[in-house]
Amino acid sequence: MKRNLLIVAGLASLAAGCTSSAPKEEKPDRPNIIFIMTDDHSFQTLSTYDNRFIQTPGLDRIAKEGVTFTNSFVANSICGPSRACMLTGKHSHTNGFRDNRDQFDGSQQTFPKLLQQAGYQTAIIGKWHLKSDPTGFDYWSILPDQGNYYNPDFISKDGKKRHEGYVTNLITDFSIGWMKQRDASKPFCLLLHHKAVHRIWMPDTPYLRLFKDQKFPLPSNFYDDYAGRTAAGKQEMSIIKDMDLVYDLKMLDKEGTIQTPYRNAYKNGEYARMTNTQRKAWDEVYDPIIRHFLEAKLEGKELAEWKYNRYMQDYLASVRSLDDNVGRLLKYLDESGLAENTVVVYTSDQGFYMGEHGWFDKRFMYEESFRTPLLMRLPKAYHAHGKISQLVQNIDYAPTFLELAGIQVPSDIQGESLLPLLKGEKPASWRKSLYYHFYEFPGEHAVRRHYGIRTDRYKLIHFYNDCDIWELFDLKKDPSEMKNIYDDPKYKQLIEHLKFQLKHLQEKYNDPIINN
Ligand code: SGN
Ligand code: CA
Repeated sequence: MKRNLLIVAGLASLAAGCTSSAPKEEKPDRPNIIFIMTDDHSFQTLSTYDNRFIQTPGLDRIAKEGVTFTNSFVANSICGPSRACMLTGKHSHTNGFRDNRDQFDGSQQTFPKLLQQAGYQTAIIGKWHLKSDPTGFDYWSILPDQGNYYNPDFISKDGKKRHEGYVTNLITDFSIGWMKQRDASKPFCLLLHHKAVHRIWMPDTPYLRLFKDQKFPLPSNFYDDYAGRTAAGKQEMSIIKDMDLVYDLKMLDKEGTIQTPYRNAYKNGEYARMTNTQRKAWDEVYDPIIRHFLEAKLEGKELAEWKYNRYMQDYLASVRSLDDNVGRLLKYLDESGLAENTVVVYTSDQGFYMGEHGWFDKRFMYEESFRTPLLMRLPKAYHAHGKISQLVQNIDYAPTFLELAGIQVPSDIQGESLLPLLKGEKPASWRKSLYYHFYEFPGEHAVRRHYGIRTDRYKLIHFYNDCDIWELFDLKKDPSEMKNIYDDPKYKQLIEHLKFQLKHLQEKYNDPIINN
């Protein structure tokens, strides 16, 4: 795709060669960028995409005043790798961060570094999860590893400090605080990266009762038997089998009747971090739930569906805080006058299963975890509104941010700038297929390594390493991916064609082809 240089008059010339000591009169129009990312936030629980479970007016506002990408995907559905893809605009094998056990090579090119070199003030506040210290940021305040929901520690250049409060509120407070004290003569790029709504989905105290008695519709494939999908059958992310009653669902009874593998991880971890006041509020809600649960002595499907509802209740109450805080941030942008020239981007590091296939977690190239929400509100100079349906991927954010800032996109970036789409164009040469590659096996949740291709209609996946399994889905006829049609002779030609395209993508991105 031809890389368009900026649109907004005069900006390109300003950008080239700017340094952090750029003179004040150069500030005018380069847009600020606020890149909000959450962790594990499913599109099923963002009402712009799906309003069956929760209303999210704060997030919906970004969509209403901007654009909603309806076909937004990740390159590798897991946290650290997703973040590395976004920072570099490159697939995992190219940026070197393939799974959560890797360490990010911070000496490589990233979009925050390029923005910083062009005179932007850059900051990251919240989850980082790339092990090495952030580079390319004037300011950083990050959670160690996964971080905590209650009274989390933050690490900055000055060391580690614990802050009292709920993580989603704190990250927003710190972000607004940073914007207030920044050098207003320069444009800024702020990465506001939430911990929520990562496992173990802990709501803030005012929201503990919000969904307490609510029951949710069970996904039609909750009791999936994984017929024809061997790798799916071998995973360890099942609500029935793998979701821990105490750790995940907070059934920490004081008598110790409920003994589970991760009871102590919760008891000595998140639960122990609370202040007495927080714990009192928590126990007032959870103790009666625990009592009823013990009395009910649930088994089989009743137990499975109780677990599903309990999971949904906590997850959705955690989304509530996220949405409030996005609303609060947008209000600050209005009040401070920043709204007009600030791009606001909302995404998650990947999608998540809300009981589909019987699962929580992510990793698979199946739709719920391959997709990720993507909303953007643009500065006044851009007029795109509504839905954008082209296939986009998280490697596209870096080139988009660079182009928005008037910076030429380096030729080694593998993503495509979304700018033409944001300008309302429909480029005929836009990509027709997406490439995906997941590596974390052996590993937690036991999802086999796999790579694949997705077009508008079809998805071809190859699971490899300790297995050699191909899957093909017709997403039009089978949107829930229940029927692997790879062995159906009817599709022989289609498979050949998709394999050819897949090979082409592997060559284009220089990812060595794996035959097994
Ligand atoms: C933790 C979670 C996993 C989760 C990974 C990766 N276990 O290890 O359930 O898949 O993070 O998540 S936990 O017991 O620590 O909660 S990611 O979003 O960081 O990639
Ligand atoms: Ca994640």
